[in-house]
Amino acid sequence: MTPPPSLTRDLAILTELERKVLWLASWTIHHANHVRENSDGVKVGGHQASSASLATIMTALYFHTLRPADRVAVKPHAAPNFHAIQYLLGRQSRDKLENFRGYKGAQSYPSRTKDTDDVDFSTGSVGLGVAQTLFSSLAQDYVRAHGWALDRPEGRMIALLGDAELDEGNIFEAMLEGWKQGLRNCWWIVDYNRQSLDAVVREGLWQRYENLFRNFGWDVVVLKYGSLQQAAFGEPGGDVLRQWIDRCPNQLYSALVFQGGAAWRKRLLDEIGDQGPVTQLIERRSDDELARLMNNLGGHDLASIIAAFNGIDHDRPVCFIAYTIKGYGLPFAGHKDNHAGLMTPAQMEAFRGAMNIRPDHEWERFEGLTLPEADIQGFLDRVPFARAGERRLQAARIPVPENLAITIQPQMSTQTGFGSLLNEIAREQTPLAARIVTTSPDVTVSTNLGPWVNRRGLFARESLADTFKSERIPSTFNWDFSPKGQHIELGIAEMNLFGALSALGLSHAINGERLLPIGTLYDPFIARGLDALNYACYQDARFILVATPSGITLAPEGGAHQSIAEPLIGMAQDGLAAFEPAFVDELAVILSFALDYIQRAGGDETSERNWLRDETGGSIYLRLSTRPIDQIKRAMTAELRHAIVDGAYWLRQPGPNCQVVVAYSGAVAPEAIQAIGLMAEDRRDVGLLAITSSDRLNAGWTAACRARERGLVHARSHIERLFAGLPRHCGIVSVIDAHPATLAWLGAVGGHRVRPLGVEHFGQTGTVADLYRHYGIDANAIIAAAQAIAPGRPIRYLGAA
Ligand SMILES: Cc1ncc(C[n+]2csc(CCOP(=O)(O)OP(=O)(O)O)c2C)c(N)n1
Ligand SMILES: [Mg+2]
Repeated sequence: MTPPPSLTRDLAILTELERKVLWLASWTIHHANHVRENSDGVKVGGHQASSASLATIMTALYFHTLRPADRVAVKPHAAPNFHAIQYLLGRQSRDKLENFRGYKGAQSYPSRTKDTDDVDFSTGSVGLGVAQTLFSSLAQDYVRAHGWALDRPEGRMIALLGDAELDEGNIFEAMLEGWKQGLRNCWWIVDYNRQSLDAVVREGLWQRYENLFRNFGWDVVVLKYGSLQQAAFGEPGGDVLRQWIDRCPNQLYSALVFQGGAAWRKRLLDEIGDQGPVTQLIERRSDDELARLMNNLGGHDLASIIAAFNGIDHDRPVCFIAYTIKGYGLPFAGHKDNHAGLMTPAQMEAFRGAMNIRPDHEWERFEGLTLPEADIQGFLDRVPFARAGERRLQAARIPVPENLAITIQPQMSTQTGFGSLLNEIAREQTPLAARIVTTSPDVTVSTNLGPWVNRRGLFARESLADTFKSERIPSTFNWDFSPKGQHIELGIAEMNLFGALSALGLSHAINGERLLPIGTLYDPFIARGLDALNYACYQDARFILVATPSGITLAPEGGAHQSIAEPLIGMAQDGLAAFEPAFVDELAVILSFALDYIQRAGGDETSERNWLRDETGGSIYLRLSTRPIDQIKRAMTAELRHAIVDGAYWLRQPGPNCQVVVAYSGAVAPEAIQAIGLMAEDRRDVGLLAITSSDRLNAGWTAACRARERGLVHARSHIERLFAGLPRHCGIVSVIDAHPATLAWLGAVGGHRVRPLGVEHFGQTGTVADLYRHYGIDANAIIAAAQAIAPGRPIRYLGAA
């Protein structure tokens, strides 16, 4: 295969650039560990071997194959290559490189939010970035199927992944979903260096992967031999060499790569030397040439890689299995301990010499290159990937009405309320209704998305009618799929839910078209996809997560479905504002806020009104319940609306001599109200605090404390204002259907005694009343707790409930 002349010219430049990427990435890591002042006195680390393994592929990809619309998830430990490439393209500063892994420097792993050099997808937790490309491709198809972004070219969503990353199950969950959804435009390039962090990987895995990918409709391209090897196979004796390579175990190949030319010669001659053609093939080469030949695997051969990329003439998903050498070109190439290995200063000096880099010229873009600077700069100026400038897109905000329509029944659960709110939105032909996309892992109906789906339909690239409907069999749900549908039905994999939300929730930046994604699941199963949720938040994807049912309130569903820790997750998860309303009018206010909040992008500001970072926006988590409770008939005032959004309001205002406050959140509202009513006869002054968001209440308080410590003496948070009039002796009983720690911090705000009630143990089924009594979150338990911490005579109703 002879490349065309233009490619031959480009190949010469690409070869130079590959060396440059390898050098800059290795030097960046070395500099951070051995040159830069490091006050901690410990090595900051970096992964020279892991990065080097992808230097060739990334050179081919970024400088030749990629187009601006393409999006890439780069294997975490190849971040130094990425930063080096962007530096060569003039999109990364030397400062950031010199400060690699340092404060505000280039990030250890590519980060959409913390890096400034145009990272498409963050990576770090292995497997998640890979799946992200798949869901981004589905999101792109969704956007285009709805008639948006058609003036832009379609992008390929590309993951560069380590071979050991394929041990992560979420990749296969995603692959299965991708098959169901008709995945296109997705490439996964496996860095098949046959090494993981600890070890050398099992033999023959690639055949298994190949079968697996093919079974799911992927094209599989194996890049095993480089062009030097392919040429050698054509020489007399070449077939014997090829068979030897094919038989060679991974461990041995790695060990020989590490040992170099003389070791190759000895081993090859011992095993296949026959004084015949293959011996001559070996003996014709010097040790260096022999090592170069044996190291010339497909993933280190620019011409083969480019030919493979250019050879794809369809939009089906493709898996490239590229044989590579971990630590390619570096002294510890192939050594099984090389994962976190750093070159010693002496090794770096030798490498510097080999790369023609003069001391003090390490960062210079053209240092050590043999081709004229003008040719290289000219080439860089023409790199298609870099020509379109800003690749992070913008999309206008979709207006959200302050008052969402809903008819509130006298008794209602928040889950029913959620279904009704979406149903009302679905009725109207508004931009808001058009941009909402819902998704759920097989709990669409049981989380009450049914009415929305009935109106808006299911999404599929190809239409598929509901057979029950066409057969005229009565059914509550209309299950028609079409390209215009607005619900993406997922299989039961919560990881995939968060992957999908993350991709849909970045559509404004990736497709330039805003989507308002809402995902539903049962609250306990947040834990199943937690790392993917964290990942989505880390990427600053924007979505609304609706978790229902929750807590022990799902009573007869039993222990396996109870959620205890999730509100704590809601408080602790950065980028996610959590709410747990009790009443449907609160939910309506929160949903309206949420739909707007997920669209905000106002930088790192803090609003002094509530000390929350509301201008910045983020994602939202709504913890809802299936328990119908009596609704309060009231007018929604601006003040109440603010308070609900900020996290709490007095349902019964305490007086100046308040002895006890009951602070509740969520579905236990009736118990709190009942307890207050019963206590009021023996405690003249009691308060009832309705908490709609322990997360935001807590965040505002923490931010206000910090502001005061910085000298802003008048900074007050919402909870501090609410508690301002409470006498010091007043006790607080907090209650939530979740871990009691969720609200236990309330006592620290004003120095009040708190008895936090909640759920710490799993496992009972029963009625709501049975379980609330069992776990001690019923009215009786609230009164007993009040009695224990608040002064005053015994409360008569104690024990009566
Ligand atoms: C979820 C998760 N678990 C563990 C790690 C730690 N870790 C980082 S890289 C790695 C394995 C690297 O092997 P491979 O994917 O083959 O990459 P290579 O460096 O060989 O290219 C591990 C276990 C991680 N980053 N994420
Ligand atoms: Mg590996």
